[in-house]
Amino acid sequence: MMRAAEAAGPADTIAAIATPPGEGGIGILRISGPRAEEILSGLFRRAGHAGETWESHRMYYGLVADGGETLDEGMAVLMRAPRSYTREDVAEIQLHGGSYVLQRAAALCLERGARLAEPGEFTRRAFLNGRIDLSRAEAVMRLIEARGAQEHRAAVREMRGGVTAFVRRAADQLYEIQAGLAACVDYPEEISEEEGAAEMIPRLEKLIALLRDAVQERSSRLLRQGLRVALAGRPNVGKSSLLNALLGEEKAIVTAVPGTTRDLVTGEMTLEGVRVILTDTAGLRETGDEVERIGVERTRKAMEESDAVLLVLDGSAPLQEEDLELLRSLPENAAVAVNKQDLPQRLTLPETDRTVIPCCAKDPDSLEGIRAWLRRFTEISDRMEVTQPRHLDALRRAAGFLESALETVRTLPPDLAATDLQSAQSALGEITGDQVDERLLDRIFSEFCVGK
Ligand SMILES: Nc1nc2c(ncn2[C@@H]2O[C@H](COP(=O)(O)OP(=O)(O)OP(=O)(O)O)[C@@H](O)[C@H]2O)c(=O)[nH]1
Ligand SMILES: [Mg+2]
Repeated sequence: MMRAAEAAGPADTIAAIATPPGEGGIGILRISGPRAEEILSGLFRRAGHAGETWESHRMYYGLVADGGETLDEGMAVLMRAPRSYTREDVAEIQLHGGSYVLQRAAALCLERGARLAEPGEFTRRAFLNGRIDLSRAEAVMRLIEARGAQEHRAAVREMRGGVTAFVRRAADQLYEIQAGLAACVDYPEEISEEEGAAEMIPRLEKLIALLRDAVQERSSRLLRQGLRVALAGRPNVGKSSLLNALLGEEKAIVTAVPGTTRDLVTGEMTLEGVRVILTDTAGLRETGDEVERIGVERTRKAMEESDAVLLVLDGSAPLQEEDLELLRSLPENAAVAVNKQDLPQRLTLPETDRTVIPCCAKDPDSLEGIRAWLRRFTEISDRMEVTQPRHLDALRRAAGFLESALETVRTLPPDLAATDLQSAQSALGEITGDQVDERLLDRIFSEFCVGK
């Protein structure tokens, strides 16, 4: 274990293309480290400012040249330490965004003594140099990866220090508990064990509740993976038609032949900023056809793994034994869509406590009922501050240690809880990076893209 500031040693100079590969309007080359200025000066010739010292944070126009050959024209900026992303000298050169030019320019940096940056190495340096803590560094990556408004909001909240603030508050409360314990161990004649325990118990309970509250799994999973919804029902009731209508594209094959869909078909849409992943399934029925049988098995599995299940019935046909069976076995999180409302209705639905939604796959306006039902699942409480698996894991471990400490304090001399309290503190420290080891850093930053 080490503290962030201790880990920062003398650094070499790293360089990478910071923009994604392929053609683009501009491409950015980024250099960070003690030799950034020297390397920049060597390959970028400023128009009208040759020989002058670089003014920090100023954009210059000029040419990138390899010896006598001009590679491209562009803009360059030098950001002197510590006012930069990494807190080192950072140079950024904007060129035309073609991979050949960028790669040649990157190669020039390497010739001049830079090393190719590892994935996430710029952000890692920002962390090691104490500019951002670990949860904020991770949030940068979440922001880059965000695919919907909710994910984006969560990432921004983390980047602005939401998780850090939360964890620091929890850590402070824990320090107070630890200090209380130390006082009762050091001054037994002033604070008895009973008094010490009586003071610790409510504080521990409060802190455990705070942590448990922050690790509600559903919300965090929703943000990371989206809402998974399975469309289930007998063959030919219009599941695939509904999928297509909801997505607004012809994703699944629709025919009048029962048993058309034989495997899972998945499509994505966004609702209230949350990704919704719809899975169309093979119609559920007893079947001798091997392919269809496997499809039906997959359907059952998809239903089990979904956050919500929409059972589709055909309103134009009388209820059948299979419908009834499905209705009876519906999970808690299911609703019933009565489809084909445009046809004469012949369905009599038995009493059910599930939401019943009349709809017609051929009329997009009739799908609002389904969307309204889905929205109930996409609501995410604003209290929730922690979404990343690594953070959730650390918080759960911290809560676990605290629960064990609470158990000890209730039944045994309170000083026996000290180790658990310390372990809880360490688990909290892993989130902000106050206490991390090199391997954890390697794992976290290897998920980053190069140049970030
Ligand atoms: N009139 C009417 N026909 C519909 C409606 N929805 C679907 N259909 C028709 O019903 C038939 C079956 O539709 P699909 O969407 O393939 O049904 P499915 O439930 O996916 O069927 P399988 O894949 O066989 O399980 C097709 O001929 C559709 O055009 C609707 O709302 N109104
Ligand atoms: Mg189908």
